[in-house]
Amino acid sequence: MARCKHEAVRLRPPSLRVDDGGALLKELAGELCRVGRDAGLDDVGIAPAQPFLSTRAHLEERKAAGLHGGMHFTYGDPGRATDPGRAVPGARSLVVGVRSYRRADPEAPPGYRHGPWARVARYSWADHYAPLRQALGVVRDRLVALGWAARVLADDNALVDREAAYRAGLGWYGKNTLLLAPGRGSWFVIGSVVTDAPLPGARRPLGDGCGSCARCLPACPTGALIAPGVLDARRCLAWLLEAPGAFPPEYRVSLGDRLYGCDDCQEACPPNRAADRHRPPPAPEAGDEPWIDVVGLLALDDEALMGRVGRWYVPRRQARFVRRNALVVLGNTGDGADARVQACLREALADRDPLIRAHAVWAAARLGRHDLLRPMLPTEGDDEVRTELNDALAPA
Ligand code: B12
Ligand code: SF4
Ligand code: SF4
Repeated sequence: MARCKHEAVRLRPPSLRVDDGGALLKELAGELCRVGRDAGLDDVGIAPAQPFLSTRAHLEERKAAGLHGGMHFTYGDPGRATDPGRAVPGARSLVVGVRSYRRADPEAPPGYRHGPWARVARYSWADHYAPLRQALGVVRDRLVALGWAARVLADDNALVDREAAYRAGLGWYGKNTLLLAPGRGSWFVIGSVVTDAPLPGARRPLGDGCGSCARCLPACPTGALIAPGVLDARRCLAWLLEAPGAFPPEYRVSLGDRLYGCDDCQEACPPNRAADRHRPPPAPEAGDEPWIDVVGLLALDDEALMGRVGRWYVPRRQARFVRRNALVVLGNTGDGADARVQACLREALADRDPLIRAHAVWAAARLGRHDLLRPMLPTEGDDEVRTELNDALAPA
């Protein structure tokens, strides 16, 4: 009886002989890439699971220079995040997949005139990590069924995803630090299956595709791209919206209407525009949420608010940080004469949480509603709120 190829591949090292195993593993690698694509990945590549030593050095250097801005994520343990062998003992390969989240711009939000509206970055209009992980899970299951160890990691502190995709030949590092794929641009999320199967990769890492372009650097509203390929998280709006503490006053105006994430350094990128021309993006899907009614959001109680934005990264899962961000957006986009906005400001100015009062003071002053602030002066006991009040009420 003829043996099927998978039975042969099930022979694990050391019994797997390199001469016959090479062909079978090559076949398996091709099969896994097809399985991943069939499960919804846009592209799949394979990289060796050797430690990412250059990335480890970048993480450590940037952390030492303070550029991580207090982020943990992969910076929490650079040794772990750059060694696939820490995720799967004996790891030999990474099957890396990318999945596009590009959608066409929606029409103006429903009830447009009843704003203010806050903008959500494209990768968070819907949960794009769930279908990514699900597709990678199909690849993992195939490997596990053949007797290999395999684990899915996507947007996880245990692996630097872009470096995995770069090593698998799926894209190049743009000057905005994003990974760009030829013909696709950068609007995709990335994940890997770490496995002990010694799979051969078919592609080499790609060379630079940016050329002389540097449009993303001046497009960043806060100058966070301090050199090509280097981001200072202390200035990056995407991080400041996720960071604990007060929103830095010097970047509040630049935040504009962004409530979660920032897309400016991708919007400015010519390969993204070319990709749209070549392959027009699909329409937004039902449930996609590019806009959020700021006043409506602030009116929710904490539980309802966190239910509304449940998939976002919010420090310690505390609604107060979403309120903080929403108040800055309110200050940038609201109309101080609008009764809904006024009611919202009054409520936030009376909040028990000084973080909320401090940002409400800023928003009220920005909307010209100093009249709401003066009555607070005699009674406000919190030092930070008092500082905000004094700044807001200081003569121009
Ligand atoms: C921490 C983090 C952030 C931080 C810091 C981002 C950063 N640039 O480091 C913050 C919160 C700011 C952030 C923002 C965003 N993020 Co983020 N984030 C991560 C996370 C968790 C770790 C990234 C990391 O380890 N960075 C460490 C540093 C060392 O990496 P790096 O900046 O890429 O450094 C490389 C380059 O500097 C390059 N390099 C070195 N020298 C030079 C020189 C030149 C000339 C060039 C071009 C390059 C270059 O080598 C370095 C690597 O060795 C990953 C998920 C994961 N587990 O990997 C997602 C991830 C990177 N984020 C992602 C996304 C989608 C975003 C946002 C677009 C979301 C948004 N719309 O707001 C923004 C984009 C901002 C930006 N310009 O990067 C995607 C990126 C997909 C892609 N196509 O690249 C990832 C991979 C999540 C995922 N699994 O899909 N993110
Ligand atoms: S995400 Fe926004 S703030 Fe961060 S580097 Fe890109 S453009 Fe700048
Ligand atoms: S804007 Fe230009 S320099 Fe920046 S990532 Fe895109 S192609 Fe590269």
